[in-house]
Amino acid sequence: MTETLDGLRLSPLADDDLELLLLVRHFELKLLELYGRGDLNGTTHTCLGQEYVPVALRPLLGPADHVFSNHRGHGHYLSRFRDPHGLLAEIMGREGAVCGGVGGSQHIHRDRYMSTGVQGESMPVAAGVALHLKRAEPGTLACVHIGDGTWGEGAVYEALNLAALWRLPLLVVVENNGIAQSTPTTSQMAGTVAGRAAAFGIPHRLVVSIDVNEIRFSLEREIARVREGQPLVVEFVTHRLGPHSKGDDIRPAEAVRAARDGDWYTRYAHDHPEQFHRLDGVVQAEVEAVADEVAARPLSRWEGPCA
Ligand SMILES: Cc1ncc(C[n+]2csc(CCOP(=O)(O)OP(=O)(O)O)c2C)c(N)n1
Ligand SMILES: [Mg+2]
Repeated sequence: MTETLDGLRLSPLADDDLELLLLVRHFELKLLELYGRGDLNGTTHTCLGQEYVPVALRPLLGPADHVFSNHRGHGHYLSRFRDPHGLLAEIMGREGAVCGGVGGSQHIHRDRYMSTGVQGESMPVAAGVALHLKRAEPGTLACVHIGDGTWGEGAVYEALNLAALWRLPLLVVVENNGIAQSTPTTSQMAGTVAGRAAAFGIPHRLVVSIDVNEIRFSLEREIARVREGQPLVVEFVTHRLGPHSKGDDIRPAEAVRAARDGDWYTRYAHDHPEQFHRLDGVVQAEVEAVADEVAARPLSRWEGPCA
């Protein structure tokens, strides 16, 4: 378990990592703006506040690993592919969209990456893929991102059962932001994620840190064991800064303020002002340019299955 860094300075990041964090942050902020103007196709859920989770995991996963994402998946996609053009085109239904514009924000398939808006659906699929990987490509793993609310889905337990029984290389990343849409976790979950993992004999690691370097260091060895057939549940205690989707935040103001207080963005700006200010405006301008360029493209056309 990693400890909270409250009161401690965040460790310095490589420019590349900070740029990725900032890319996801500004991409998500831009989406909310575009949505407000009626420029997006369909709905969207931003990962504001949770960006550091996929950025921390990025070097611990390789191109041969499968990643299964959920409805809050832009950070997962951008961390894997660094492709804001393709993702925004997908969400705006423009040429160059990753899935021809038919998947939108939540349903993306590219190489070994797949997201779904159906809660829990990805767990049995990821377990099946992990079984295939164990047989055909030993050393690789399937990583699946789910939220705390998704532990209300029965499919999660069917997948955990098989993962434990068959010793599948399955990494379950839980982004526990304490809420599911408008329902606090405390109102819908009996017991804990740790207790549920323990029921299947699956190791559980709690990550309360928001320090990317520290998280990587703390998980490196255990993720290596997943590759040998030891399933693992990693639970991040995190915060959703924005609404569930758009304009649907009914949390009390103090809950939102508490989430903002722990935001990596503000803390990193405070701890490393020179590097932060050198990169923040540049990345924000890049995202603006992406949005202008993509918005000017013709509408996308569906021409068969995506990659
Ligand atoms: C099977 C299913 N039921 C309900 C929904 C509607 N829905 C979308 S997200 C969500 C809450 C998800 O909460 P959580 O798993 O904690 O993820 P978070 O949104 O907090 O990231 C709900 C109920 C859905 N997408 N799929
Ligand atoms: Mg949640």
